[in-house]
Amino acid sequence: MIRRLAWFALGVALGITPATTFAQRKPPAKKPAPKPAPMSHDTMSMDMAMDMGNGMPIPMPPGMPMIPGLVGLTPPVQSFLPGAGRDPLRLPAAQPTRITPLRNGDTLDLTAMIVRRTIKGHTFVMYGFNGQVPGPLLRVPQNATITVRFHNRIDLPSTVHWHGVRLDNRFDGMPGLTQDSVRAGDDFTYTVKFPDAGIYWYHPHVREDIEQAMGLFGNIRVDSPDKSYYSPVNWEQTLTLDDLLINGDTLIPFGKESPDFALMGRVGNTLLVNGEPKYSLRVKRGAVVRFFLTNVSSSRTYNLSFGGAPIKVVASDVSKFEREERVPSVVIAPAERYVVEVKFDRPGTYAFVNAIQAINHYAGEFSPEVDTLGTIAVDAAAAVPSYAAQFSALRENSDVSRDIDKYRAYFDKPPDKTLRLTVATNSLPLATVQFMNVDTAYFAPVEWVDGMPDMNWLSTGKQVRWILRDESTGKENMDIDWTAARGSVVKLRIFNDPKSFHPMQHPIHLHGQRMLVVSRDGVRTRNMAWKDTALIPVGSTVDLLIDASNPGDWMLHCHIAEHLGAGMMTMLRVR
Ligand SMILES: [Cu+2]
Repeated sequence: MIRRLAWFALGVALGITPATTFAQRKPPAKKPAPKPAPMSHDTMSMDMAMDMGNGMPIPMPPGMPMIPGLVGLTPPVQSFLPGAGRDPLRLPAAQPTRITPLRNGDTLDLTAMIVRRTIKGHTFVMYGFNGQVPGPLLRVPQNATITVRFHNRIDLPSTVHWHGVRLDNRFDGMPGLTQDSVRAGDDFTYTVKFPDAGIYWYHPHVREDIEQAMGLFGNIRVDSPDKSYYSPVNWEQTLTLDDLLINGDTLIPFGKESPDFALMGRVGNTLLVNGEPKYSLRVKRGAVVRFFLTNVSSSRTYNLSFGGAPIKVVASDVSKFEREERVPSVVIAPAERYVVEVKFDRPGTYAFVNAIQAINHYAGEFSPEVDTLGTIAVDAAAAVPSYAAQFSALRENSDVSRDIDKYRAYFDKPPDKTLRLTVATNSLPLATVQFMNVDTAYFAPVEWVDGMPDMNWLSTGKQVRWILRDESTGKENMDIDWTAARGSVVKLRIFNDPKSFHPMQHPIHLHGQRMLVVSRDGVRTRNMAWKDTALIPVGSTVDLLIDASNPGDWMLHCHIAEHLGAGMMTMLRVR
């Protein structure tokens, strides 16, 4: 019970600071746990491993046992990998991102294509936009409108969704709602306007569990005309955080008809920054670096820090914060963005790390885990000019506060809509159901890793249905009928039910509008930024205030790709 309270307190803490901080804790005492017969994957015979289906086993962390009742089972879907039968050596090698400056009225050709990528010495057939991973970094002036001619040259239907951008509904890239999906070989022309400064991203809205994971993502930097919009810094870096699930020289295939890994999402075992396993930057002593962070992972939430270097959080999804704040680390859920400034004071090497509490569900154990995503090497020579004074100041963004002032009168209004986040399952293997019934006795507000890879792999969108349930009508997902008047301010309350079958955090994303996280578990957020994605930890109740100003039919969904693929979406009509 003590552990549960500790984790619950963490969930509350998640809402208190803007870039939600996470203090490393000692692993709690071991809980009595179901003890499956020990059968460590790394000691299994190759024959048995090959029985895992799809011609390969899924990788298990060393020492993690497999549930005996699951050995030999495979997900009830066919396997899919990009570019079946294509010789990778005949494909273009993926290129690093190129910055693509665009002016108002410009046209961009954006081609989703099949590329070759080599990661840790292994060559894979994957996807990229214009042959680049991440795709081109679009730099556009605020309020610019551009034309994007999208060419689908991959082997699946696709679209482009302009994440966080409050654009015209018909260009939102939502298949079956705002457009037909673009078939392989076809084209579609988008008109995209950028009303808000900041960092955004684009990705397909078809089978994100495959297309996004295989490399179809890119950032958009929308530049304010105000030259002092951000503080002066020595360097700017745009970083996408991603993880891939690889077993040796093979990508773990995807479910063809429906996503696999539907319970917890596909959590990769290879962490990537800008598509590469190791990020590196060299700066001079005292340099201040502004990092534009985007989490493009299917399911993984990160807790990022820079080797003890001081971090200042500046902005998030759709705006700056009301006030800059120092934070020990930055928690970033799938699809979120944070803009942080970091000062590197001493010569030497700083490790850019993801430091989290892993859970081994089989053993009922929590353990600290630190992954190094890259390094920042700092030279002895001093950075010129020095921005130390600007870094030590914490700016008050009165423009943001003034804008939010117009919404404060609505902060305490009763919710217009209350959604409960839960899950329903059918036909899962008996061993999975039995294990989950025991496992749900404890939970973490955030699952930082996949602590049950074998049963997670076996769960598909056919057996798992993630649910947004309207508490007033009992309707679920796309059956919810929800319309808001254009220009109204809508309060949405979301409760993440801890008593469901394997509860999990959900990063909830609303298309085409902006929203404020006004409170978490009744505690008012004391420093706000406009968001398009909010992390709802298990057991938490989060109140969102939506500025319903952009007309159209807009999706509200979980941004864990496999949860979306398992139905976790609804629609808000703004009329
Ligand atoms: Cu979810």
